Parts: sequence; C-alpha cells; structure tokens
Amino acid sequence: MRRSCDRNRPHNGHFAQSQQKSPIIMYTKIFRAVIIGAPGSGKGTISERIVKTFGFLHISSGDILRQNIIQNSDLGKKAKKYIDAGQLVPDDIVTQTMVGRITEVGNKSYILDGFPRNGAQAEILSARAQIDAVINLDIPHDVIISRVKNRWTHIPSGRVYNIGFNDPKVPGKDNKTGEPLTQREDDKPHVVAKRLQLYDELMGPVLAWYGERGLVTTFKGRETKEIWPRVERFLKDKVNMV
Ligand code: G5P
Ligand code: MG
Repeated sequence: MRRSCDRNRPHNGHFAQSQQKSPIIMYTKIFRAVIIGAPGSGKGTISERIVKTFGFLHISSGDILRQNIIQNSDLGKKAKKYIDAGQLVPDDIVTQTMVGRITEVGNKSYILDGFPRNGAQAEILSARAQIDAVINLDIPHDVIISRVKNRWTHIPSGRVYNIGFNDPKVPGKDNKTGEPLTQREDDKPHVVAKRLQLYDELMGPVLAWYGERGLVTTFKGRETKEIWPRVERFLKDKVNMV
C-alpha cells in the first residue's frame, strides 16, 4: 500500500541544498508540527510549501485515505462511505493507519495534516509523538466555499490545483505525471457544508487542548500568499529553537 505522497521527501534533520529545487532551511533537530484548519483552508497547499522549504515529510490523513480508495484496499473500502458523506472515518481505523505511518517514518521531521481530528485522536497522538508546534489556519468560511468549487486534485500524489490560483499547466492534467485530475466527491456543496459544521464542532476542543499546552499559533487571512510568508517566518524561528 502506498502511504506517502510524492510531495514527501526523505528527511533526517539536515538536508543538503543540492537535493532540492528550492532553497532548504538548514536545521539540526527533529521537528514535528500539526497543521489544523477547516476543509479547504489551505492545509495541503501550505504543507506543500513547507515540504519544499524545510524538507519535512507531509503526512496527510485525507491523502492516505483517498489513495487507499483508488487502490480499492480494505482501508479504502471502509473509509469511502464516510468520506463521501462528509463524516469522519471511525477513530480506530484512522488512528491505526496514522500511528502506523508515524512509526514507519521514525526519526524524521514531519507535518501532520488532518490528524488529529478530535480529542480522542489528539490523546493517542500525544502518547506516540511529541508535537513541537500547531499551525492553525483561520480562513473565513465564505472564502473556503468559493475555493473548494474550483479545486482539482491528483489523488495518487495529493497535489491540489485551483482554477485561477494555481492552474495546472495543461487543463485537467497533473503537472508532474500528466495523469487526469479529479474533483473530490466530498467537495460537493452540501457535503462541504457538513464538513465545515463538523470541523467547528470537533476542532474547537482540539485547539483548546493544544492551546493549554502553549502549542498553537494562529494564522488568519483570506489568501495563501499573505499567510505563507508568516508561516515560513514562524517555522524558521521555531526549527532552530527546539
Ligand atoms: P482531509 O483530506 O483532511 P479537509 O476537509 O481537512 O480534508 P481539505 O479539503 O483537504 O481539508 P485543505 O488541505 O485545507 O482542504 O486545503 P487545500 O486543498 O490546500 O486548498 C483548498 C483549495 O484552495 C485548493 O484547490 C487550493 O489550490 C486552493 N487555494 C489555496 N490557497 C488559495 C488562495 O490563496 N486562493 C485561491 N483562490 N485558492 C487557494 O479529509 C477528508 C475526509 O477524510 C476523512 C474525513 O471523512 C474527511 O472529511 N478524514 C478523517 N476522518 C477521521 N479522522 C481523521 N483524522 C481524518 N482525516 C481525514
Ligand atoms: Mg487537504
């Protein structure tokens, strides 16, 4: 089963600049972050930039689940009906998958996207890994709803595009592989509304839980171009402090 995205690159603390197309920030310690934000807030987009700039692995629960759905694996079969309906996949399935992936990754820096998603998952994660920072993306719902309508995804890698924001070079095709892009089933307007409601219900307590531990930094805005420079500056400071 393929569990990591193409965006992931092996990383073990130091990373030689020559191995990456873009400049990589040099740092010495393992750094683990969680990125939190409503559906369509830009977690995948910001994570992709973190991967390019800092060389962290990007571990996205949604990407892993969607890859399993297209592979028609047992996990994918179990997860599909929940994802398509905008509901959470049962905790036991997701935590087992994510804890397995975190264990497999070992001593590497990573950014977790989509996990944890409720208090029970946050508790399990805290027993398995020390999290150094939580990046909270606070994007208004009206912005999200208009973005998601234009999202096109390359499911095998998790790469996302958006018409008018980051268009694919060839319409409907992934830039790297040339494979077709698809629209996610759960991006239908009624499912998005449900996902946003669920997010507000469940993530408040998770953010409060991390907030009590002094880990949350919130980045508020309407566009990735204003948020990304702030996240980048924040991480540059952080990676050299842990
Ligand atoms: P996911 O996959 O975790 P969500 O709902 O948390 O899904 P999603 O939808 O993947 O999050 P995102 O990653 O936050 O959104 O956003 P993105 O894809 O980067 O950006 C959205 C769009 O906006 C893209 O097209 C992007 O190009 C564009 N964009 C970004 N910035 C800008 C900008 O500045 N301007 C413009 N115009 N566009 C921009 O979870 C999916 C499902 O999996 C299950 C659940 O069923 C869930 O609903 N699941 C879990 N279930 C239980 N527990 C867990 N831990 C689970 N994790 C996943
Ligand atoms: Mg995503």
